[in-house]
Amino acid sequence: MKQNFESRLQNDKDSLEQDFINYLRYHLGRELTSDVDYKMRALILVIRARLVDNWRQTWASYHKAQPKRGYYLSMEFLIGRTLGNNLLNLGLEEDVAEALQELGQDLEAIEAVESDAGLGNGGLGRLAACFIDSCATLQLPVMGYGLRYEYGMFRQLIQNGFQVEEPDHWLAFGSYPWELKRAEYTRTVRFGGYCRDYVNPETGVHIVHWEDAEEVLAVPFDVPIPGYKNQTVNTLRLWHAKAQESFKLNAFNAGSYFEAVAAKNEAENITMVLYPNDSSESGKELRLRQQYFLVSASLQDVLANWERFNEGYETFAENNVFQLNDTHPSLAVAELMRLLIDEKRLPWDEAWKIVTATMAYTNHTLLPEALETWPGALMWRLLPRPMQIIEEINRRFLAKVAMKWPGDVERQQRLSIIGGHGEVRMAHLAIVGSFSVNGVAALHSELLKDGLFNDFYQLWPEKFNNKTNGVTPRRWMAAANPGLRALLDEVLGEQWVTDLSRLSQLEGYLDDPVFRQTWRDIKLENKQRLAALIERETGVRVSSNALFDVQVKRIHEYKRQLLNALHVIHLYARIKRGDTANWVDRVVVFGGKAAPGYHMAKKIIKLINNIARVVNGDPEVGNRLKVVFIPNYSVSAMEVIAPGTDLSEQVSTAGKEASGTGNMKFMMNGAVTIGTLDGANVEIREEVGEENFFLFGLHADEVQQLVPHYNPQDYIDRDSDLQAVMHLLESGHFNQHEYGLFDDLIAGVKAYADPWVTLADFRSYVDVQEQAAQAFADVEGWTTLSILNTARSGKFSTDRTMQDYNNDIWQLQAVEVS
Ligand code: HBZ
Repeated sequence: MKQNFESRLQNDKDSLEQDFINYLRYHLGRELTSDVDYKMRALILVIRARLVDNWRQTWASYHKAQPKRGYYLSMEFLIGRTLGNNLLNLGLEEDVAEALQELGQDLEAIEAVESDAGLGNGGLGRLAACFIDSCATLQLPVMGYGLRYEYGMFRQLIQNGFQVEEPDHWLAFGSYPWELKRAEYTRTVRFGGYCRDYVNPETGVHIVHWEDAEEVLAVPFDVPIPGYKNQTVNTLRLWHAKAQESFKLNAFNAGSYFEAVAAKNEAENITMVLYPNDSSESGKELRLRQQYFLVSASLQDVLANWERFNEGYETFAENNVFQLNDTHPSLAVAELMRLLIDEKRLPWDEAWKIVTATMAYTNHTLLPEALETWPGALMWRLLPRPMQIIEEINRRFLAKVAMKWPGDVERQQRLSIIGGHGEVRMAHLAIVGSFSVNGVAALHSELLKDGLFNDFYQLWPEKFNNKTNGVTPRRWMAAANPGLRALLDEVLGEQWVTDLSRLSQLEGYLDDPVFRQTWRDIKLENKQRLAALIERETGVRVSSNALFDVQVKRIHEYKRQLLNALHVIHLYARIKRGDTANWVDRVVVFGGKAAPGYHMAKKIIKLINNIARVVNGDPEVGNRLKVVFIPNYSVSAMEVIAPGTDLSEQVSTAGKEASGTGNMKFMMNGAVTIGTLDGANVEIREEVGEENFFLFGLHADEVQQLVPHYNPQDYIDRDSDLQAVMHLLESGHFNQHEYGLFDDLIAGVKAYADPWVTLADFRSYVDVQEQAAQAFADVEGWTTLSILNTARSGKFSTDRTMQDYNNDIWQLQAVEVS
């Protein structure tokens, strides 16, 4: 029996086939003739079972090695689909495809019905997903902690050109087929109540009880995160909120059944829905509950695991490190203090030493309005004990500030964790409580030191560092671009997948005409796939020979989709006035979601759709210009979009985009960037060479200098192209039966106070767009540009990013799993 219990599942084709049938029939009670959704679920269970074997081995290896552990705390993990990626990482694609084929089933069709796990807004959430993929591939003992939202990012419909939001009930079946519920590790999180002080009369020790709090259960669901062709399977633990079972008893006893059920709902609402804002939080109580729920459950979990193998906390700090994904989990600073002091009975100074040696904070934004604060009154009501601790942290911190800058009251006010209206500044809490503070691209990290966090930088220069973002080449190249993968495997060997620096060897093939032709063939095929998606989603047919010019990302004023739209209007105006010498056909693709409450962003979507309707419907325009807005931009959409793109639009106002990561996905897939010197564009340009990057626009310092004197009318007066564009817009040409619809957008770009200085960059943008078009018309020249972009993208692998975090911040040892 023992022998049998320790055996592993077989991965040969016949075993996979038999297992698939067994899961479908005996677990799901379905047949091969059933809906493809069941076949997708059965296949996932087949693969998950294989992952469980490796998962157990990973646990055993960690158990034995007892390595230092890393924990990535994030409110978002934007995973997307998983089947294709896990088959790739397990090396099972071919066997599974063949096993299914023998049963008359098509793997691709099955993969296509898996829904995206949309547990994130955009870059920040997707970054977390790329990070845990790379950690598993590097065999770093890192665990992700997040929330298991019942409803992920909303589905975006476009109706009459307007964004309409539809709930994404991705757990409609009740469960996520990849996850494993681990009810035995349920934790309890408390809210509300009050604090009472006790002094032990014998010892004189003062302790605080947090009493009369409402309790919510945190039930963990574990998602396996396999490394690439190694045995490692790390864990992403997502918490689900559940009311206490005892609520029923209390309610019946108190005779208030209705209130009790309402309270149950309130508790379980905590993990009901992802907040769809990717900037400024509106200070909503439920969001604060989510943040504390994540942090408290995760830290309790880590401490409980620690105590299984260790006594006391002397060596805790050497053996554990927490990376905070933005300020959303920064209550971890206060919560770890609370757990160590109130529950583990450590003295303040010892607890503080542990906290400040284990917490590290990553910032993802320079926009001051996006920095989180929580009203003091809300904090006292919901989290009385953590708030007490925050006050004490702040008191001690400000005493230090006063010592360093005696009498500088203003500086104390600027640095204080608690602001003038009693609000808690989460970034300040994170910085004070962490030993490391990093930005996500070189420029961004510099701007943090010079601007937003300058006071803190003066106090603790040693805390500040940069970790340039990346993306995982498993998903964004190997899985998303099978044609390119086959070529790279052939010329570089398969190792490129885990050593992206090898891409540089592609430069050796620049003069090889067969290679160059293959390169173009792959791009063409990918463009055809994208064209098919465009036609399916928008009904617009586009020619795969045109320049595919793509901007997909969250819709935000600072990202300046509006500048891109102005350029489209300019191209349209040129066609209409017959200015079409040396014309290069272009398909301009937009995609992205607007936060439901973000009025201007939603207007931008409507404008793009209205422009598309006019342009695409004009026979005089024909194939010279097509404009499409792909609805419901998502991870799985990007997997088709990035490989099919020629020109990557990265046109944010310089100094506003922290990094960008879409820019990296495009580059790896051989697109050329047109962009400002912002975020990681700076490093992309450095890597690829300035002659292989279409740079335009003001630099970050120039934007800063311009803003106070900015007069958009000057730019209009000086530029007849811009006059023509503004005239078309203002004449209502794109809102014929929607009078005044775009007045606010127009007023925005013409305002002295336009912080995005859109019109200031119009001229250089249009000029460089024309250069890009002419470069594209030179087929051989463009092939070189495209190859060089891929060849020089190696830096932007999250394998490199994770190694940087590990070397400078975490200092974990890789653990072989065998
Ligand atoms: O994080 C993005 C940055 O805008 C982008 O430049 C960077 O590349 C990326 C990864 O570092 N920030 C976000 O995506 N932010 C959010 O999604 C967000 C979500 C909830 C919030 C605030 C921001 O409350």
